[in-house]
Amino acid sequence: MDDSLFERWLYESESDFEYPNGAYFLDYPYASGEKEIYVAHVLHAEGYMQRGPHTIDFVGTGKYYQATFRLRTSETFTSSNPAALLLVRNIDTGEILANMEVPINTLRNDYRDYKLMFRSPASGRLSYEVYYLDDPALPDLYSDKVTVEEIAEPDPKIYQAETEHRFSDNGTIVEDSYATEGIGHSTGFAVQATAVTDDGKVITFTNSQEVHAAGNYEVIFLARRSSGATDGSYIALLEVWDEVEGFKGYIEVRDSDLGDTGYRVFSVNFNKSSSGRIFYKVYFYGSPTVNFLLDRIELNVV
Ligand SMILES: [Ca+2]
Ligand SMILES: [Ca+2]
Repeated sequence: MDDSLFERWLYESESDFEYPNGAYFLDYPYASGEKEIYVAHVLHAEGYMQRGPHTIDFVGTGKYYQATFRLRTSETFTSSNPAALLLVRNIDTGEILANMEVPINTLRNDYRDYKLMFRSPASGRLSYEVYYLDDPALPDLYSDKVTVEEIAEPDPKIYQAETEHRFSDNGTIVEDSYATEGIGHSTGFAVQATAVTDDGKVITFTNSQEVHAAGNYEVIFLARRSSGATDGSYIALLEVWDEVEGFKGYIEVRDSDLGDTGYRVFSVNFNKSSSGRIFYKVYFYGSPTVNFLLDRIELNVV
């Protein structure tokens, strides 16, 4: 459905999708169309809360788009576990064009916007999907709408650590005044590896399904530490992997390389000889004194 004069579409959660896990419909005065859909831990199982609308609204354009999912919960919950997965999928090829996680502690009782960037496929029908994970730490989840709009090609492409996959849900998602992307909050979010608690853990291992062309790339990790004593020992290992070519490069970071206020840049350059997915892995060696925080990862074509 065309929502405006220029390249913007609106899909209402309550009317433009299918509801495989039996989401309920609610009237809500603050919702677009004054309606939303709802799932609850006590009533619904893990599964697709909404899927569809299987349209070809902007297929074959080669342009970049941003899909914004508008979600809320009933009050503030503290878990860093994912509440849901958001996907943009080409249902005719099965390809996932973009995906992200919605951390429970980023949701509030008023709506927050979760944004996914994707590139138009050559053909196929598109689906904007909310996969509900039924975590007991999140009693309920509400979805209002999905809007899709054309954007300029992102340069660099930015991947916020807090909405990327965390291996075994290690680490925690924290609000951090130095971090970027607040998801509608007053401060940004970051993934934090906590001293001692998270020693020896992989805190991030992304699973982005976005396909990148062959070429030369630079990956930038933006990281900082909490305040505390440092001694120059290694604190983190930042790695880049390719789905076809395997391990592509890494950088080891010492605690003294990190600032305790702003984020610093750590880059890995690599060549990709075939098109495919790129994955980022962050391992926390550990520290007796300081936490390690990852704000975001950026991908540049060089
Ligand atoms: Ca709505
Ligand atoms: Ca961030």
